[in-house]
Amino acid sequence: MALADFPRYPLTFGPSPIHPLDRLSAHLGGARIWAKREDVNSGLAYGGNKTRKLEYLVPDAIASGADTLVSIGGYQSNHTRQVAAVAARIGMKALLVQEKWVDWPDSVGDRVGNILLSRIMGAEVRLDPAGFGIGFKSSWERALQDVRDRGGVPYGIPAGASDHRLGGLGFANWAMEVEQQERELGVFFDTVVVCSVTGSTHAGMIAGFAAQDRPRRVIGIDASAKIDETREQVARIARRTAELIEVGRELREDEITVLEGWAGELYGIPVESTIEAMKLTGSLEGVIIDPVYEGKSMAGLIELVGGGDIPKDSNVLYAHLGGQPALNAYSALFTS
Ligand code: 5PA
Repeated sequence: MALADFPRYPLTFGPSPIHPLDRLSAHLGGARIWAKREDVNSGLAYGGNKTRKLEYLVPDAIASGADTLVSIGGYQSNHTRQVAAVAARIGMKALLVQEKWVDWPDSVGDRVGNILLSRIMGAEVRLDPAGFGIGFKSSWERALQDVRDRGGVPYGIPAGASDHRLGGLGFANWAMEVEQQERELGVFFDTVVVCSVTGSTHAGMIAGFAAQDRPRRVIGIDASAKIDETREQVARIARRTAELIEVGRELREDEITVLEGWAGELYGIPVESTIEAMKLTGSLEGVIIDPVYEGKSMAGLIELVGGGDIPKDSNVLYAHLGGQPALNAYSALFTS
């Protein structure tokens, strides 16, 4: 089935905006950097990359007869906040398992930012002490069962809406959207930089771009600090998505690039390069990025451009995937 034939429930404003980051480009001395802004893609609770993915899961959830979306993430998960918003929008309930994915000493980390927004939107939030992991968790299975035991019909959405049959479609569609916007802007983005953790954002892009004629580099920057798991998950979801949208050929190994080096030691803990990237993007462009995901991918972009790995005549598209609400749990990073 072609991508255009999959049912899609509109949750975004339409194509997300693309604009150049000229002061950042000048500061780095080369490669023109542009941003495509998933952080402003929707009116639903600040949007973000999951809102796009969920456009393809919602028709399946509705068709299944579900009344409750069940998902999982860390205390400051952006994903679960977007699930809460989408549940509200479509008139379902949301049960969210929020695990202690990050050992970050913030006294209100389980109350502000994303989790606060989810509570406002009426989601049932279940705190769980378990640590970080992108696989299927027993706490999530338990939550699904609890909904059934109460007489409800759950629809399970795995971490990041990634390891789900339809999880890659949102960003395969993003790749098609980029091609259309390139025509309008008269530019070709030879390099795309994207943060990768649960994998279907990057994987969907790979599958979508693989269906196009002109090759380009799609560089995933790992922010999970578990590079082998990220690579495996991205490759698996990219291949599954390519098959689903009938790309018509096997993906090559060189189409699947996940780089390590900017995640630090642990998921969710920023390192020096993360904070530098946040300050640079904020002070030169007035663009806000978070310390868990986008700060890490931007740190990667800065080093790849600065070090010449991405050539000076490149047009680089930085996928800004959202995530700013989590900043409220990281106030200790910026006290002066
Ligand atoms: C997230 C994920 P993928 O998980 O699709 O690889 O996307 C990584 C990513 N940027 C990048 C932002 C702002 C993100 O929120 N967030 C997760 C969450 O629970 O919020 C799935 C981990």
